[in-house]
Amino acid sequence: MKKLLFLLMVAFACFQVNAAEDFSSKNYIQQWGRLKIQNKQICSESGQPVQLKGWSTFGLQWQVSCYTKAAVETMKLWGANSVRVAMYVNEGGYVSDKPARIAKVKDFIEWTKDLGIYCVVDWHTLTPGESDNPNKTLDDRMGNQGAQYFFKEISSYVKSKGYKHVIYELCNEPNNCSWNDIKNYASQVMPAVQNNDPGALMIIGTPQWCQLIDQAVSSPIDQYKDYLLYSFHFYACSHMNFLPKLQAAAGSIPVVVSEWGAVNFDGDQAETTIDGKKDFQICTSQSDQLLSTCDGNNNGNLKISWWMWNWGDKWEGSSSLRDCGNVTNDNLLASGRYILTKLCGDGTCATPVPSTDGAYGGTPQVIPTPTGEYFEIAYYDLGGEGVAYHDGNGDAENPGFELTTNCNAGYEYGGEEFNFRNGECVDVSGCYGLSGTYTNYNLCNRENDEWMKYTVEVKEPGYYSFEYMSNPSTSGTVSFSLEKPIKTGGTQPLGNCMYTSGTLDEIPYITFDNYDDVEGCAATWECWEWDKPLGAKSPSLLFKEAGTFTITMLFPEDGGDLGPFRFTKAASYSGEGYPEPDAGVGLSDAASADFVIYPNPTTGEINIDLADADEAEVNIINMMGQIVYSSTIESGAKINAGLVKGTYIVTVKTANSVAQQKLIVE
Ligand code: IDC
Repeated sequence: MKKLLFLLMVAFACFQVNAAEDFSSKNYIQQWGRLKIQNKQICSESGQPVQLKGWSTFGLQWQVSCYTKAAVETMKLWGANSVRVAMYVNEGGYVSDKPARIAKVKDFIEWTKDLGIYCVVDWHTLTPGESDNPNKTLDDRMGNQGAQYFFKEISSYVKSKGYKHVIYELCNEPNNCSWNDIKNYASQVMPAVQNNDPGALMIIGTPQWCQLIDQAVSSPIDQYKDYLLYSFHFYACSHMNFLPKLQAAAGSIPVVVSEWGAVNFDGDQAETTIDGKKDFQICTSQSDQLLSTCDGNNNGNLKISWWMWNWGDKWEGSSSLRDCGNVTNDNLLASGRYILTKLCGDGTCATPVPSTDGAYGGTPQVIPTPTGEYFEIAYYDLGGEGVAYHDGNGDAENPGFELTTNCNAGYEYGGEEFNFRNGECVDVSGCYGLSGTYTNYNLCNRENDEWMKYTVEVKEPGYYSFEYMSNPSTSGTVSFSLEKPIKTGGTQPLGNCMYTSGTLDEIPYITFDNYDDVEGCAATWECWEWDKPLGAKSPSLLFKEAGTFTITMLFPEDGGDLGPFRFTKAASYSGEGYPEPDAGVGLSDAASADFVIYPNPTTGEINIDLADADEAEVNIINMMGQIVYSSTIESGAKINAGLVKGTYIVTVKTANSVAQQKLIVE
């Protein structure tokens, strides 16, 4: 017995040695408090040296699905005690949508606070981009909404919340400008931080993309010197000859490596195949030397904080992840695997939290669709395959749309790189918006039983109708179903789909019409058009309450391109039960003014008389949304479509109208 106990104890001890370090319960902010600079290095409030480390995000504007609270939690579980939030100023970043970028930075501040890790807010100036010299981003050059404005906004937010975990990186990589220019910039921006968040640490970039940190050593900045860190950047395959500058600077001025990558300076490296999977080469021994420098092998024998480029899934050597929608210990690229060995040890890293599902970009799309806006079909929820969508993954007969081996969403469109929700297997492509940029998306190449889920914010209860953009150059039919909208957090559906019949939930599919074949009309918005669903009750959705709902669109069969949607409130809803919508807007069982069917119910044959037109296209659609009969008729016609028993929708399309009626075959 004693022997057994002993063996058990040995086994237990071994198990403990090999067990993944549990970072989940750590709260670094509580442990270290307000960070400060002491003896040229970052220290805790009580004066203990602290080495911050973790990932830098990629551009917040590009990889929206990578930046969720679950992602930050995973970084922490994998050993990061901080995250750097790279808010690009140009290239579609801050300048293109200031409120959205500021909101995202604040999200990060909240997520990191909740998780107990530090947050570096990076004003990501850069060339390419228009900000080689950061002075170009000062308020007087940017309509009073430049760097000072941004840092005031963030620091006053931090102050209002009483937070102490935010570090301000005043500019990313100055270049094409002198150290004096950078000093001028710093002197104007530092007060914007310190006036609200006194004592907060700040990071200033150094010349030539943060390679020439020696220039800061020769002439450091005096103002706020107790709170100012100097940054050095390092790309392992390109910058070995600059590393001595970092080693020399450490101990002389307070330094951080606010960005480094295991690849070339362009963020990339040659592709290679590792364990049968496409991957990238990285420069391991050079990266090792950087990290050893940061661990104390430097002039001051100091710990240097670092953030690695990057937490993202663009198909590029510096990306750590293969798929932000599916972050697991096995689904990493070489950069990610490398950094895990440094942060949490080889093979012992905790299993990450599954991505939480939720609205794309953290903000649900709004119903009703605001005037002039679109409900983007490509903004399906976060969470990846099986959670937010199901995609059959490619179509061998349609290689243009085939997903690449790393499962990039989107394909080369118009010869330009289409870089959107990479890593997610949904066949989304970009469409030139009317403005001539990729502002909208469409869904193509659907296969049977694919679906996508959307978290939506319903502003007002009521009956809603919807329209969709279709590409007239694609002919064919698209069918899909809107599942019952379920209110988030609720168990009972608080909304209903009225579908094609008057009976609740009776017919699950709505058929779309993409017939109008316009020859030679490419996928540009100029020739796309708003269409209404065929055979659907209109309005077709009822939301009994305002609030957050999820809607799932199911695609039961292949179909042509579908663009964005538009939800419009058709009638108000008050009270209980399931009343018919306002007279006139719904599909009635009786004949409408546009055409007459008789007999109805029928045992087979029907007659159709057109009211005001000489010619019309007739379609008969079954409960599955499939078109079972289609023809062109003149004024009146006898039709024997050989229909089996059941309920159908007959649609009659004339030059100016589309009308529909229910047909029962007995
Ligand atoms: C790069 C990205 C690349 C993107 C480019 C946009 O890796 O996909 O197209 O930005 O300008 C930096 C920058 C950082 C760069 C990175 C790699 O701070 O924004 O990201 N890099 O080039 N400095 C040195 C390298």
